[in-house]
Parts: sequence; structure tokens; C-alpha cells
Amino acid sequence: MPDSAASATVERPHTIDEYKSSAKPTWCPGCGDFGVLNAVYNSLKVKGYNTEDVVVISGIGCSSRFPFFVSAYGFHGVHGRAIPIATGVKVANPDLKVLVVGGDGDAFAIGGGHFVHGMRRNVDVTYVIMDNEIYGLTKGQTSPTSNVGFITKSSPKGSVDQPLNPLALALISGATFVARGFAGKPKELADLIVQGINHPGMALIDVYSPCPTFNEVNTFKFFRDTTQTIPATHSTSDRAAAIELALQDDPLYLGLFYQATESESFDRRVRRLQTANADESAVMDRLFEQFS
Ligand SMILES: Cc1ncc(C[n+]2csc(CCOP(=O)(O)OP(=O)(O)O)c2C)c(N)n1
Ligand code: SF4
Ligand SMILES: [Mg+2]
Repeated sequence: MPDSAASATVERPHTIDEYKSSAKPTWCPGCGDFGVLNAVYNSLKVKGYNTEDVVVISGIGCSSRFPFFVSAYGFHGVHGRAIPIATGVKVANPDLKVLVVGGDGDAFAIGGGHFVHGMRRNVDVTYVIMDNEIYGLTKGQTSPTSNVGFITKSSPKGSVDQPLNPLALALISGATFVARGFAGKPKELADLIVQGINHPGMALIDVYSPCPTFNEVNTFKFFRDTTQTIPATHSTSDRAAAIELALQDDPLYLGLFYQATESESFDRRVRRLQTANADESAVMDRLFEQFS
């Protein structure tokens, strides 16, 4: 099945420190994004990648500062546009290991359209969303994943909108790998990220990553009290069962919800079609030369 078998190999042993850049994270003390960063360092170490073989791409937000803190290629893009940038990078450089990172606002508000089409397009990248259910960088407004009644500067009487369900949205959009992690469980999160990297297609990992500065409701304690590991009896190849689990909020499940048994990534498909049409292109090139 894998069309990126190379990405499943351990290239050579590295230390965690090799993946840390000289820039120290600028996040507030206690921010969940630290846990996610540690999980990413660990997953890169497990994979044994050379830093020059990895690129980290983000949008805009506190969480989107992530590429600065990883010793690898990085692209701090524009708000909500991480998926299109990653698509171009992966298609042009299929050997690069592409990680996309960012926040819930970046992914589901301004980037909502790209999220849906990214899921069905299935480019071979791993997308880690730091979901704190708020806009952190702009100092605390409601986001698409904020709950009804959530009080912020932009909703002083409580949010009136239903929250969006990231996993269910990904699953109905055609995603081939869908998981949920928690910044308070960085070991389990690193394992999910490794599984996502090994998956030959877009791997979505939505991570509860608390913002202690602006979100006093969805704290580390809140997620420790409300989350549970997905039951071992769940079949990860069953999309309908995954949607059912994703729709549950008591408990909120953590782990791998769904992985398609067959997945041909967009970049792989493009290369296959290019090879298949190589003769046709050569004929066209000759005709253009002849009549130019
Ligand atoms: C086109 C555009 N619109 C709005 C903004 C302002 N803005 C910057 S970050 C952000 C939301 C960040 O929230 P999220 O993606 O959840 O990241 P967090 O800071 O919570 O990690 C907004 C609205 C912007 N930078 N560019
Ligand atoms: S404002 Fe919130 S999301 Fe941003 S760095 Fe601080 S704790 Fe993290
Ligand atoms: Mg956010």
C-alpha cells in the first residue's frame, strides 16, 4: 500500500537537540504548544530524518510560529494558506517530508475552504493542528471550535455559534488519516505523528493544545477530565464508525479514528499520470518545436 515507503525508513540515529533551532519558543509559560513541539521533535527523532530533508509549513497565529523553533526548512506563510503552500512544496519536491502546523483559526476559519479540499486531495503531508478553541495571537476571540456560551472579547455574552467538529469535517471531506491528540500526552502524540508521517497521504492530527492566557475553560485539567483513549475494539478502517466516535463529546476520544486501507496521494497520482502521458507530451513538444 505505501506510496512513500521511503518515509517509513529510519535514516540514521539523531538526538532530539539536533531538531531544535537556536530560536527559543516565544509562547507564554504553560502554553500547550510546547507539548506539541516536543512531540514533533520526538517524532522526527524516531523517524531519524536529516534536518535538510524536512520542511515545516505554517499559516499565522501563535501556533504558526512553530517553524522558527525546528531545525529544518521552514515556511511561515500567510493566514489560512498553509495547505496550498504545502501542496506546491510536496509536488515540486516529492522527497521532502512535509509537516504542516497551525491553529484552529488558521485551519477552520480563514483556511476552512483549503482544509476541506486538502482533505479530499490527499497530498502526502502531515497536518498537526494546535486546537486551543480560541484565537491566541490576536488576544482571545472566539474561533470556529469555541463552544456555545464561551465568553471572549468578541463574544462578551457568550458565543452563539455551534462549534465546528474538525474530525467529522475531515472524515466527510474524504480524509484518509484522522486522529486526535492532546498536548498533555506528548508521548502518545509523538506516536500519532509518526503514524501520520508513515501514512501515504494527508494525515490530520487535531491536538487539544490549551491556551492558559486567554482560554480559562479548556485547560489541561479540562482535557484530562474529559478525554479518553479510543476503545481497542474500534475498527480504524471503518469511516462511519469513526464519524460516530468523532461526534461524541462525553468522553472526547483521543487516538487514531480512521486510516484508509488504500491511499494514493495527490503527489504520487500526479507523478503516475505524468509518466503515463510521457509519450503524448513528447509528441506535443515535437509539434510545438516544428511550428514555432
Ligand atoms: C488575512 C488576515 N486576517 C486576519 C489576521 C489576524 N489574525 C492573525 S492570527 C489570527 C487567528 C489566530 O488563531 P489560531 O489560528 O487559532 O492560532 P493561535 O494563535 O490560537 O495559535 C487572526 C485572526 C491576519 N493576520 N491575516
Ligand atoms: S496566547 Fe495562548 S496560544 Fe498564544 S502563546 Fe500564549 S498561551 Fe499560547
Ligand atoms: Mg487557536
